[in-house]
Amino acid sequence: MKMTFRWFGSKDDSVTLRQIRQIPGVSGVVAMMADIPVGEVWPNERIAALKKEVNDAGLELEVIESVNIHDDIKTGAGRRDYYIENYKTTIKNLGRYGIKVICYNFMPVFDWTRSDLAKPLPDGSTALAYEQSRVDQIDPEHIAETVASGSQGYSLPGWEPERMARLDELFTSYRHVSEDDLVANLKYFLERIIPTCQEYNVKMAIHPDDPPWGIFGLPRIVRHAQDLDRLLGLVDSPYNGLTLCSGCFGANPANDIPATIRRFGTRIHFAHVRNIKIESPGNFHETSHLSRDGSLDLFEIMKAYHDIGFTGYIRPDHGRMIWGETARPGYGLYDRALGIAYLNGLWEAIGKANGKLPGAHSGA
Ligand code: DNO
Repeated sequence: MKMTFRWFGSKDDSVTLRQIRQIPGVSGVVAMMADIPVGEVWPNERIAALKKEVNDAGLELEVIESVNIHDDIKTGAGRRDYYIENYKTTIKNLGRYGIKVICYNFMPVFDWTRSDLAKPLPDGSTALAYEQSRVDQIDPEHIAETVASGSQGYSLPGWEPERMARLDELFTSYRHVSEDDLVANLKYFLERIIPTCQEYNVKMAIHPDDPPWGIFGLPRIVRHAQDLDRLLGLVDSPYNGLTLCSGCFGANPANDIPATIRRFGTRIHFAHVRNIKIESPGNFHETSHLSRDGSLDLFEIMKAYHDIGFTGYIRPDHGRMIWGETARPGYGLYDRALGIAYLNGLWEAIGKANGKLPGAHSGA
Protein backbone atom coordinates (compact mmCIF):
# COMPACT_ATOMS: atom_id res chain seq x y z
CA MET A 1 0.00 0.00 0.00
CA LYS A 2 1.00 3.62 -0.40
CA MET A 3 0.20 5.83 2.59
CA THR A 4 -1.06 9.29 1.66
CA PHE A 5 -2.50 12.37 3.35
CA ARG A 6 -5.25 14.64 2.07
CA TRP A 7 -4.06 18.20 1.44
CA PHE A 8 -6.13 21.16 0.25
CA GLY A 9 -3.32 23.32 -1.13
CA SER A 10 -0.98 25.94 0.32
CA LYS A 11 -3.61 28.70 0.18
CA ASP A 12 -6.42 26.69 1.71
CA ASP A 13 -4.96 24.33 4.29
CA SER A 14 -3.72 24.86 7.83
CA VAL A 15 -1.42 21.86 7.35
CA THR A 16 1.81 22.37 5.39
CA LEU A 17 3.60 19.99 3.03
CA ARG A 18 6.62 20.20 5.33
CA GLN A 19 4.54 18.90 8.23
CA ILE A 20 3.09 16.12 6.09
CA ARG A 21 6.58 15.09 4.94
CA GLN A 22 7.51 14.49 8.58
CA ILE A 23 4.70 12.00 9.28
CA PRO A 24 6.39 8.58 9.21
CA GLY A 25 5.63 6.46 6.15
CA VAL A 26 3.78 9.02 4.04
CA SER A 27 4.63 8.77 0.34
CA GLY A 28 2.46 11.53 -1.02
CA VAL A 29 -0.54 13.81 -0.81
CA VAL A 30 -4.03 13.55 -2.19
CA ALA A 31 -4.91 16.96 -3.60
CA MET A 32 -7.65 18.92 -5.30
CA MET A 33 -8.23 22.29 -6.97
CA ALA A 34 -11.24 23.72 -5.21
CA ASP A 35 -11.15 27.02 -7.09
CA ILE A 36 -11.82 25.45 -10.49
CA PRO A 37 -15.60 25.47 -10.96
CA VAL A 38 -17.19 22.03 -11.23
CA GLY A 39 -17.34 21.03 -14.88
CA GLU A 40 -14.42 23.14 -16.12
CA VAL A 41 -11.21 21.64 -17.52
CA TRP A 42 -8.21 21.49 -15.17
CA PRO A 43 -5.47 23.32 -17.10
CA ASN A 44 -2.06 21.71 -17.68
CA GLU A 45 -0.17 24.67 -16.18
CA ARG A 46 -2.10 24.43 -12.91
CA ILE A 47 -1.51 20.69 -12.66
CA ALA A 48 2.19 21.11 -13.48
CA ALA A 49 2.57 23.80 -10.79
CA LEU A 50 0.79 21.72 -8.15
CA LYS A 51 2.86 18.66 -8.98
CA LYS A 52 6.09 20.64 -8.79
CA GLU A 53 5.16 22.15 -5.45
CA VAL A 54 4.34 18.73 -3.99
CA ASN A 55 7.41 17.02 -5.50
CA ASP A 56 9.70 19.82 -4.32
CA ALA A 57 8.52 19.05 -0.78
CA GLY A 58 9.67 15.44 -1.24
CA LEU A 59 6.18 14.03 -1.73
CA GLU A 60 4.32 12.34 -4.60
CA LEU A 61 1.13 13.49 -6.25
CA GLU A 62 -0.63 10.46 -7.72
CA VAL A 63 -4.18 10.79 -6.40
CA ILE A 64 -6.77 13.54 -6.86
CA GLU A 65 -9.74 13.82 -4.51
CA SER A 66 -11.94 14.90 -6.12
CA VAL A 67 -12.64 15.90 -9.68
CA ASN A 68 -16.31 16.57 -8.97
CA ILE A 69 -19.03 15.65 -11.45
CA HIS A 70 -21.27 18.38 -12.82
CA ASP A 71 -24.93 17.98 -11.86
CA ASP A 72 -25.91 17.97 -15.56
CA ILE A 73 -24.04 14.64 -15.87
CA LYS A 74 -25.83 13.24 -12.82
CA THR A 75 -29.27 14.38 -13.96
CA GLY A 76 -28.63 13.60 -17.64
CA ALA A 77 -29.50 17.18 -18.55
CA GLY A 78 -28.84 19.00 -21.82
CA ARG A 79 -25.21 19.95 -21.40
CA ARG A 80 -23.95 16.62 -20.07
CA ASP A 81 -21.98 15.76 -23.23
CA TYR A 82 -20.15 19.07 -23.01
CA TYR A 83 -19.22 18.40 -19.36
CA ILE A 84 -18.21 14.81 -20.15
CA GLU A 85 -15.83 16.07 -22.86
CA ASN A 86 -14.34 18.50 -20.32
CA TYR A 87 -13.96 15.67 -17.82
CA LYS A 88 -12.12 13.58 -20.44
CA THR A 89 -9.73 16.46 -21.10
CA THR A 90 -9.10 16.77 -17.37
CA ILE A 91 -8.36 13.01 -17.17
CA LYS A 92 -5.87 13.36 -20.05
CA ASN A 93 -4.19 16.35 -18.46
CA LEU A 94 -3.93 14.65 -15.08
CA GLY A 95 -2.69 11.42 -16.66
CA ARG A 96 0.11 13.28 -18.45
CA TYR A 97 1.35 14.50 -15.07
CA GLY A 98 1.39 11.06 -13.49
CA ILE A 99 -1.95 11.02 -11.68
CA LYS A 100 -2.97 7.39 -11.22
CA VAL A 101 -6.30 7.63 -9.38
CA ILE A 102 -9.22 10.07 -9.44
CA CYS A 103 -11.63 9.84 -6.51
CA TYR A 104 -15.14 11.12 -7.22
CA ASN A 105 -18.70 10.67 -6.03
CA PHE A 106 -22.11 10.52 -7.66
CA MET A 107 -24.21 11.97 -4.82
CA PRO A 108 -26.98 14.33 -5.94
CA VAL A 109 -26.76 17.93 -4.70
CA PHE A 110 -24.80 17.29 -1.49
CA ASP A 111 -21.48 15.58 -0.94
CA TRP A 112 -21.02 14.26 2.63
CA THR A 113 -23.54 15.45 5.23
CA ARG A 114 -23.25 15.90 9.00
CA SER A 115 -25.50 17.48 11.62
CA ASP A 116 -22.58 18.68 13.77
CA LEU A 117 -19.02 19.55 12.77
CA ALA A 118 -17.70 19.85 16.32
CA LYS A 119 -19.47 17.47 18.68
CA PRO A 120 -17.67 17.50 22.05
CA LEU A 121 -16.38 14.06 23.08
CA PRO A 122 -15.70 13.01 26.70
CA ASP A 123 -11.92 13.45 26.29
CA GLY A 124 -12.34 17.14 25.42
CA SER A 125 -11.81 16.71 21.68
CA THR A 126 -14.47 17.44 19.06
CA ALA A 127 -15.56 15.37 16.08
CA LEU A 128 -18.00 15.33 13.18
CA ALA A 129 -21.36 13.75 13.97
CA TYR A 130 -24.56 12.71 12.24
CA GLU A 131 -27.89 12.56 14.02
CA GLN A 132 -30.81 11.64 11.80
CA SER A 133 -33.46 13.52 13.81
CA ARG A 134 -31.41 16.73 13.58
CA VAL A 135 -30.83 16.30 9.84
CA ASP A 136 -34.58 15.73 9.42
CA GLN A 137 -35.18 19.12 11.03
CA ILE A 138 -32.79 20.97 8.74
CA ASP A 139 -34.34 22.73 5.80
CA PRO A 140 -32.10 21.38 3.01
CA GLU A 141 -32.09 24.77 1.35
CA HIS A 142 -30.50 26.28 4.44
CA ILE A 143 -28.11 23.47 5.18
CA ALA A 144 -25.21 25.37 3.64
CA GLU A 145 -25.56 27.99 6.39
CA THR A 146 -25.65 25.30 9.08
CA VAL A 147 -22.53 23.74 7.67
CA ALA A 148 -20.73 27.05 7.15
CA SER A 149 -21.38 28.12 10.74
CA GLY A 150 -19.31 25.19 12.01
CA SER A 151 -16.58 25.17 9.38
CA GLN A 152 -14.03 27.40 11.17
CA GLY A 153 -14.04 29.64 8.11
CA TYR A 154 -12.62 26.94 5.80
CA SER A 155 -14.24 25.83 2.59
CA LEU A 156 -15.59 22.31 2.90
CA PRO A 157 -14.94 19.75 0.17
CA GLY A 158 -18.06 19.22 -1.93
CA TRP A 159 -19.86 22.26 -0.49
CA GLU A 160 -18.89 24.72 -3.19
CA PRO A 161 -20.51 28.11 -2.42
CA GLU A 162 -21.49 28.60 -6.08
CA ARG A 163 -23.54 25.41 -5.97
CA MET A 164 -24.99 26.10 -2.55
CA ALA A 165 -26.22 29.46 -3.83
CA ARG A 166 -28.59 27.71 -6.23
CA LEU A 167 -29.88 24.84 -4.14
CA ASP A 168 -33.45 25.52 -5.13
CA GLU A 169 -32.65 25.04 -8.80
CA LEU A 170 -30.54 21.94 -8.02
CA PHE A 171 -33.35 20.29 -6.06
CA THR A 172 -35.74 21.01 -8.93
CA SER A 173 -33.35 19.43 -11.43
CA TYR A 174 -33.40 16.14 -9.48
CA ARG A 175 -37.18 16.09 -8.98
CA HIS A 176 -37.75 13.60 -11.79
CA VAL A 177 -34.49 11.65 -11.44
CA SER A 178 -35.14 8.18 -10.04
CA GLU A 179 -32.47 5.83 -8.71
CA ASP A 180 -32.60 3.90 -11.99
CA ASP A 181 -32.08 7.15 -13.89
CA LEU A 182 -29.09 8.00 -11.72
CA VAL A 183 -27.57 4.56 -12.38
CA ALA A 184 -28.21 4.97 -16.12
CA ASN A 185 -26.55 8.42 -16.03
CA LEU A 186 -23.52 7.00 -14.22
CA LYS A 187 -23.28 4.25 -16.85
CA TYR A 188 -23.52 6.82 -19.65
CA PHE A 189 -20.69 8.82 -18.04
CA LEU A 190 -18.45 5.81 -17.36
CA GLU A 191 -18.90 4.36 -20.85
CA ARG A 192 -17.61 7.59 -22.32
CA ILE A 193 -14.70 8.28 -19.99
CA ILE A 194 -13.26 4.80 -19.28
CA PRO A 195 -11.52 4.49 -22.72
CA THR A 196 -9.71 7.77 -21.94
CA CYS A 197 -8.80 6.46 -18.47
CA GLN A 198 -7.36 3.34 -20.06
CA GLU A 199 -5.36 5.34 -22.60
CA TYR A 200 -3.86 7.62 -19.92
CA ASN A 201 -3.69 4.98 -17.16
CA VAL A 202 -5.88 6.87 -14.70
CA LYS A 203 -8.17 4.78 -12.51
CA MET A 204 -11.57 6.10 -11.44
CA ALA A 205 -12.51 5.36 -7.81
CA ILE A 206 -16.07 6.19 -6.76
CA HIS A 207 -16.65 7.18 -3.13
CA PRO A 208 -19.73 5.72 -1.36
CA ASP A 209 -22.65 7.93 -0.40
CA ASP A 210 -22.03 9.55 2.97
CA PRO A 211 -24.05 8.63 4.98
CA PRO A 212 -24.87 5.43 3.07
CA TRP A 213 -28.63 5.94 3.00
CA GLY A 214 -31.07 8.36 1.39
CA ILE A 215 -31.34 11.95 2.62
CA PHE A 216 -33.73 14.80 1.76
CA GLY A 217 -35.67 12.53 -0.61
CA LEU A 218 -32.79 12.54 -3.13
CA PRO A 219 -31.83 9.36 -5.01
CA ARG A 220 -28.67 7.57 -3.79
CA ILE A 221 -26.97 4.63 -5.52
CA VAL A 222 -23.72 3.76 -3.65
CA ARG A 223 -24.98 2.54 -0.29
CA HIS A 224 -24.19 -1.16 0.11
CA ALA A 225 -22.41 -4.16 -1.42
CA GLN A 226 -25.18 -4.85 -3.97
CA ASP A 227 -24.80 -1.27 -5.18
CA LEU A 228 -21.04 -1.79 -5.54
CA ASP A 229 -21.64 -4.96 -7.57
CA ARG A 230 -24.00 -3.09 -9.82
CA LEU A 231 -21.77 -0.12 -10.39
CA LEU A 232 -18.64 -2.17 -11.11
CA GLY A 233 -20.69 -4.09 -13.67
CA LEU A 234 -21.75 -0.88 -15.47
CA VAL A 235 -18.36 -0.93 -17.18
CA ASP A 236 -16.42 -4.03 -16.28
CA SER A 237 -12.91 -2.60 -16.37
CA PRO A 238 -10.22 -2.16 -13.71
CA TYR A 239 -10.40 1.55 -14.55
CA ASN A 240 -13.90 1.61 -13.08
CA GLY A 241 -13.09 1.11 -9.40
CA LEU A 242 -13.80 2.08 -5.83
CA THR A 243 -12.72 4.37 -3.03
CA LEU A 244 -13.69 2.27 -0.03
CA CYS A 245 -14.33 4.65 2.85
CA SER A 246 -14.62 2.58 6.02
CA GLY A 247 -16.15 5.27 8.22
CA CYS A 248 -18.71 6.22 5.62
CA PHE A 249 -19.70 2.81 4.25
CA GLY A 250 -19.48 1.33 7.76
CA ALA A 251 -22.05 3.78 9.20
CA ASN A 252 -24.57 1.12 8.16
CA PRO A 253 -23.68 -1.86 10.41
CA ALA A 254 -24.97 -4.21 7.69
CA ASN A 255 -21.97 -3.16 5.57
CA ASP A 256 -19.19 -5.51 6.63
CA ILE A 257 -15.98 -3.66 5.67
CA PRO A 258 -13.46 -6.55 5.85
CA ALA A 259 -15.84 -8.73 3.79
CA THR A 260 -16.27 -5.88 1.27
CA ILE A 261 -12.48 -5.54 0.95
CA ARG A 262 -12.07 -9.27 0.34
CA ARG A 263 -14.93 -9.31 -2.15
CA PHE A 264 -13.95 -6.33 -4.29
CA GLY A 265 -10.17 -6.62 -3.80
CA THR A 266 -8.42 -5.43 -6.95
CA ARG A 267 -11.21 -3.01 -7.84
CA ILE A 268 -10.43 -0.96 -4.71
CA HIS A 269 -7.90 1.67 -5.77
CA PHE A 270 -8.12 4.00 -2.80
CA ALA A 271 -8.79 3.18 0.85
CA HIS A 272 -10.06 5.76 3.33
CA VAL A 273 -9.60 4.25 6.77
CA ARG A 274 -11.21 5.76 9.84
CA ASN A 275 -13.45 4.80 12.74
CA ILE A 276 -16.91 5.87 13.87
CA LYS A 277 -19.06 5.16 16.89
CA ILE A 278 -22.56 4.10 15.93
CA GLU A 279 -24.83 5.18 18.81
CA SER A 280 -28.04 3.82 17.31
CA PRO A 281 -29.35 3.26 13.76
CA GLY A 282 -28.83 6.46 11.79
CA ASN A 283 -26.79 8.16 14.54
CA PHE A 284 -23.03 8.16 14.69
CA HIS A 285 -20.07 10.31 15.52
CA GLU A 286 -16.48 10.09 14.41
CA THR A 287 -13.74 8.97 16.81
CA SER A 288 -10.01 8.45 16.92
CA HIS A 289 -8.85 5.70 14.56
CA LEU A 290 -8.30 3.26 17.46
CA SER A 291 -10.58 0.19 17.26
CA ARG A 292 -11.74 0.35 20.84
CA ASP A 293 -12.85 3.99 20.53
CA GLY A 294 -15.40 3.18 17.85
CA SER A 295 -17.64 0.55 16.28
CA LEU A 296 -15.25 -0.62 13.54
CA ASP A 297 -12.43 -3.11 13.99
CA LEU A 298 -9.47 -1.41 12.33
CA PHE A 299 -7.27 -4.46 12.86
CA GLU A 300 -9.68 -6.61 10.82
CA ILE A 301 -9.91 -3.90 8.16
CA MET A 302 -6.13 -3.59 7.80
CA LYS A 303 -5.79 -7.39 7.91
CA ALA A 304 -8.24 -7.71 5.04
CA TYR A 305 -6.18 -5.21 3.01
CA HIS A 306 -3.02 -7.09 3.88
CA ASP A 307 -4.54 -10.46 2.99
CA ILE A 308 -5.62 -9.28 -0.47
CA GLY A 309 -2.11 -7.90 -1.09
CA PHE A 310 -3.43 -4.34 -1.39
CA THR A 311 -1.06 -2.20 -3.47
CA GLY A 312 -3.33 0.84 -3.83
CA TYR A 313 -3.40 4.17 -2.04
CA ILE A 314 -4.60 4.55 1.50
CA ARG A 315 -5.17 7.53 3.75
CA PRO A 316 -6.34 8.17 7.26
CA ASP A 317 -9.65 9.98 7.18
CA HIS A 318 -11.40 12.57 9.26
CA GLY A 319 -9.66 13.23 12.53
CA ARG A 320 -10.92 14.81 15.74
CA MET A 321 -9.80 18.30 16.72
CA ILE A 322 -7.30 17.74 19.52
CA TRP A 323 -4.55 19.62 21.35
CA GLY A 324 -6.19 22.99 20.65
CA GLU A 325 -5.78 22.75 16.90
CA THR A 326 -7.93 25.00 14.69
CA ALA A 327 -8.38 23.56 11.22
CA ARG A 328 -10.90 22.52 8.60
CA PRO A 329 -13.31 20.14 10.40
CA GLY A 330 -12.05 16.58 10.02
CA TYR A 331 -8.82 17.68 8.37
CA GLY A 332 -6.42 18.88 11.04
CA LEU A 333 -2.87 17.57 11.34
CA TYR A 334 -2.66 15.94 14.74
CA ASP A 335 -5.36 13.30 14.87
CA ARG A 336 -4.82 12.24 11.26
CA ALA A 337 -1.07 11.89 11.92
CA LEU A 338 -1.89 9.72 14.93
CA GLY A 339 -4.19 7.74 12.65
CA ILE A 340 -1.33 7.12 10.21
CA ALA A 341 1.00 5.98 12.97
CA TYR A 342 -1.64 3.50 14.14
CA LEU A 343 -2.43 2.20 10.62
CA ASN A 344 1.29 1.77 9.89
CA GLY A 345 1.71 -0.08 13.20
CA LEU A 346 -1.14 -2.43 12.40
CA TRP A 347 0.23 -3.02 8.90
CA GLU A 348 3.73 -3.84 10.14
CA ALA A 349 2.43 -6.15 12.89
CA ILE A 350 0.07 -7.97 10.54
CA GLY A 351 2.86 -8.41 8.00
CA LYS A 352 5.31 -9.75 10.56
CA ALA A 353 2.72 -12.07 12.07
CA ASN A 354 2.12 -13.42 8.56
CA GLY A 355 5.85 -13.93 8.18
CA LYS A 356 6.15 -11.25 5.52
CA LEU A 357 8.26 -8.13 5.46
CA PRO A 358 6.33 -4.95 6.23
CA GLY A 359 5.24 -3.28 3.01
CA ALA A 360 4.13 0.06 4.36
CA HIS A 361 6.93 2.05 2.77
CA SER A 362 7.66 -0.03 -0.27
CA GLY A 363 5.03 1.52 -2.54
CA ALA A 364 2.74 -0.09 -5.05
C1 DNO B 1 -15.31 14.29 2.99
C2 DNO B 1 -14.86 13.43 1.89
C3 DNO B 1 -15.72 13.59 0.67
C4 DNO B 1 -15.10 12.88 -0.50
C5 DNO B 1 -15.92 12.96 -1.76
C6 DNO B 1 -15.30 12.19 -2.86
O1 DNO B 1 -14.60 14.56 3.88
O2 DNO B 1 -14.78 12.12 2.28
O3 DNO B 1 -15.88 14.95 0.38
O4 DNO B 1 -13.85 13.48 -0.76
O5 DNO B 1 -17.19 12.49 -1.53
O6 DNO B 1 -15.73 12.71 -4.07
